[in-house]
Amino acid sequence: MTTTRENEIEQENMKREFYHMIINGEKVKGSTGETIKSYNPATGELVAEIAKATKDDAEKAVEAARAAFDTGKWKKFPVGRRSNVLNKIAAIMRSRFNELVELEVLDTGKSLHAAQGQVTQAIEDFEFYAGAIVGHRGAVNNVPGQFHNYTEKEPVGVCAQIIPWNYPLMMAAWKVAPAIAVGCSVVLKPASLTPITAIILGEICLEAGVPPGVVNVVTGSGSEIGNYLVEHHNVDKVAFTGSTPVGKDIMASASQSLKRITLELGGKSPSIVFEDADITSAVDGSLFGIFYNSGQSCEARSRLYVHESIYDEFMDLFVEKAKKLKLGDPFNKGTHVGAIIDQNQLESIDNYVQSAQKEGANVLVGGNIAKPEGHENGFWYEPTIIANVNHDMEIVKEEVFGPVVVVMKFKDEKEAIQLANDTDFGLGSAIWSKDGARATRVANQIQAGIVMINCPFSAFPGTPFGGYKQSGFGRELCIETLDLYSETKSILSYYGSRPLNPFGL
Ligand code: TAP
Repeated sequence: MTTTRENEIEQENMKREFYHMIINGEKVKGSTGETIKSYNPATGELVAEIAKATKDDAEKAVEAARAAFDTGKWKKFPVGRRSNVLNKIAAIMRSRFNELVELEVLDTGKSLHAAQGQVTQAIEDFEFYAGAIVGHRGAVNNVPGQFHNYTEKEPVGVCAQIIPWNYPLMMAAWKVAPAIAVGCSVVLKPASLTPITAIILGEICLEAGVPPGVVNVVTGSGSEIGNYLVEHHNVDKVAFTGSTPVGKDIMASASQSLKRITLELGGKSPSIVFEDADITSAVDGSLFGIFYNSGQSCEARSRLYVHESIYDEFMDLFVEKAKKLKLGDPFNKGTHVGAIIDQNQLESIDNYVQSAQKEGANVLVGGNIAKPEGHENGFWYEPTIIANVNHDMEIVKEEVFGPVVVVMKFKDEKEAIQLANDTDFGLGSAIWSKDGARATRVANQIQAGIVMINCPFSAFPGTPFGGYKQSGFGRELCIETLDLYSETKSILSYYGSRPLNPFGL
């Protein structure tokens, strides 16, 4: 006779799929046969099992990437051919669009419309770099006398690319597309909570004609495998997106061998609503700015500063509309806010809100763990707006990484800028004003890598994305990124007819 638990396990097994890592063009199980389990955060149900990498597997992946790079099988492809392969990757992704969206929703619990937008952007990233790489080249420089100097861009080598769980496929595309466009080899390590679409991207790269060993995907623990990759002597560059504390550790480790690094880290991005803003647009944009992706965005505009003269009018509409946001089945087109990635993250968000309340903050909307009907076993948090806060509170200083925004008043432009910049981070920022001169003036004084003026969106392929201060450094999603995967070689030659004799001997 089978027990209830055994029945549950059997049901799980029936649904279960298995995803292999990709090393040297092969689908591999991993040296120990151990697995990672991926659960759907919206329901708590098992989605799939994934091979769990050990250091031995990571070693094989680095070896494969190194050999692929050193033999030059990819970097020596004519640039037009590499560009064609990137376009082919995009075309295959487009042909598998619905599958990628579905897996992204299942693996992350995010809403369908968020996943659709992010899968679209991942595809467009490959198309963008397929075009951008064709124009990526060195320069001829002015030098005195009978000398000729030109520079060449060379791929930096083997890149370890470590990504978080909040935008799994999009982050994978941000990393892989520019690196392979330039001719690098990569070992991609997705977050343990959301590895599935990164693995599929690795498979698609092979199908599109990327040679074996150029794109390897290892799935395993960050502190073990991630750290191993960062310290590895055969890794030339580390590109990391994730939390600021892990970013600091990575910078320290990478400094031992002076690896090139790019760090895209956390944020606590401000939104400033001036008295001359279009209030409806500012409300709608600010709702999107914080509640999109359930607030689990590095550039989430989680601090909102509203001019005191329009504060009441703005807040009435902001609160009214926040109450209309729908949680629930992520596959339902009407769902605005998806699930939280896991129980730990849910508890962390709730702790921030509870502590803020104990310190005197006033929750205007939300403030609770949610249990949408039919999704009671998932991880959900109500869209939450908090007032009566100050800059000494943790909820104002630290990244909550959930659907929680703090709101404060300001009295003039100077104070708005001072409040916006009063943070350790510097990733995103938003300005809402119909006065173009003011918006430009304020944008120039904001210490952040991204400023959105009357605009809820932070980036498209082609727009630089990255932070000031403790939000990291390096810019992704843009032409400049190609340089971050390249070395610049300067070639200086003499073309005079008389031999040079610099010592005069
Ligand atoms: P992290 O805990 O930092 O994890 C990010 C990645 O690093 C994961 O793949 C993780 O692996 C790995 N990792 C963990 N410890 C490591 C170590 N010691 N050495 C090497 N790798 C290690 O962040 P998260 O919780 O996944 O993501 C949320 C954070 O990412 C937020 O702070 C958010 O702001 C930031 N983020 C920033 C951006 C940009 S563009 N600035 C974009 C998205 C997210 P495991 O999953 O196995 O632990």
